[in-house]
Amino acid sequence: MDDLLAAGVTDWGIAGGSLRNPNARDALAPQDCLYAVAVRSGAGTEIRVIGSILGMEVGNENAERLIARMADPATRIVSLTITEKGYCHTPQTGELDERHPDIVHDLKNPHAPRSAAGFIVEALARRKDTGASPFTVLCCDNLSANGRTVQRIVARFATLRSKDLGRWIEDKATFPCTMVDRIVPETTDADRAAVSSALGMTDAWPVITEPFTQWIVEDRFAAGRPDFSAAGVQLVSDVMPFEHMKLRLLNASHSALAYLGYLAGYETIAATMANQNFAAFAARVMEDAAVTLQMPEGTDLATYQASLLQRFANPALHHRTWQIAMDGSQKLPQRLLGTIRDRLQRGLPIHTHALAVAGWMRYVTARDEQGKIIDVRDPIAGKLAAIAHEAGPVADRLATALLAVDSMFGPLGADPRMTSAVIHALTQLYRHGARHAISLIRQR
Ligand code: CS2
Repeated sequence: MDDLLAAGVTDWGIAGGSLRNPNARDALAPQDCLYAVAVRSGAGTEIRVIGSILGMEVGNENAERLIARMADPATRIVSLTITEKGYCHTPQTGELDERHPDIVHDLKNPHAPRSAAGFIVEALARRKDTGASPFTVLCCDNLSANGRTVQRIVARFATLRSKDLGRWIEDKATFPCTMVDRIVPETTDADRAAVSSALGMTDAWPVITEPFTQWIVEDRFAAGRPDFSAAGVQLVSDVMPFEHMKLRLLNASHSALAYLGYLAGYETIAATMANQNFAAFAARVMEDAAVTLQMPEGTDLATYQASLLQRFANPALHHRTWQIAMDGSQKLPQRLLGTIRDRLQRGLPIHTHALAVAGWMRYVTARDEQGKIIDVRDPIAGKLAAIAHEAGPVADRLATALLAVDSMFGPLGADPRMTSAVIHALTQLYRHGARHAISLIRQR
């Protein structure tokens, strides 16, 4: 949006909304919602001030104001970047989790919602009542078939409120799939200080990122859109192949590096990648996934994979393994398990991906290889810790118990080829540690 504004090709702006955390608003409001984007690479840092945000609402402080903003016919796109767990769905099936506490709450209190689905449906209900057209829901998160998945979740939630509303949303609103790619590590105090000093003024909310950026978006907008293509967005009729490509190549190897790198004692992805064995392992995860992809003609996967390895190695980005390791229960299905399922179907070996899954298992026991406590962040962290406690650090017991977590693994968890590959990988991890287990894969 800022590119489009700078080029003078649009007069759209962004009204920001945060559902449960006032931090962005508290930081941005006093600085007129201006903030810097610092693009970092080995070649140095480029800083630019972004001016496309007009204001911010915080849902859990004042739900009514956020709903009113979304229900205003002037709002034509509601884009979502709320992480995987923000969708309150079952990751393995992609269906709304009707027992999720926020969903239960929102169905009882539809006018004062907490969840993203609750806000969207309440705003759409008001638009329907006033004869306004619906907005486009533009999911920018790493879910598989992200637009379709969010459509299913929102339509189901709406139908639970009223069949008529559900039907109206299904018929009239649009939910384009997107593939949005840019690595953005969490901003640290050191980043805030560095950017503020380069700017010569305090910026309480800078964003640190890499030079690479890619947006691919399905061109299905219910209420119009700015000319995104003028900013390099690729508008296509089918995003799904590119989504799969990103999830199974970038995000899968990212997660694999995060769990195994963390266990090996690496703080960042770049530090993990500086170990050749880990870099080779990441490349192997990508190769094993690439054969499951069906890409449009002309897609150069080899170049894409090589560029991913370079991006991960960017020494100027301090992207913590711990950050990417977060919320594995929400991430593994679309990143690793789909590839495993497809490879099994074709009779191909799965030991590379099984090692990544085993890395996650060892990680969620909340003890690292030195016995130090890991701060595991995950919506089902409590359940995972209880399973790990019950099983103890015994590879076959732990693997079998975690593979039975249905919301993640579904029927795959009971497939004997999966069970034996994961038990084998976890045994290697316990016996040799992550560094050595990685190099064993390399030799296979
Ligand atoms: C990362 C992603 O935190 C994570 O799980 O894998 O946020 C990743 O950096 C982005 O998808 C890159 O586009």
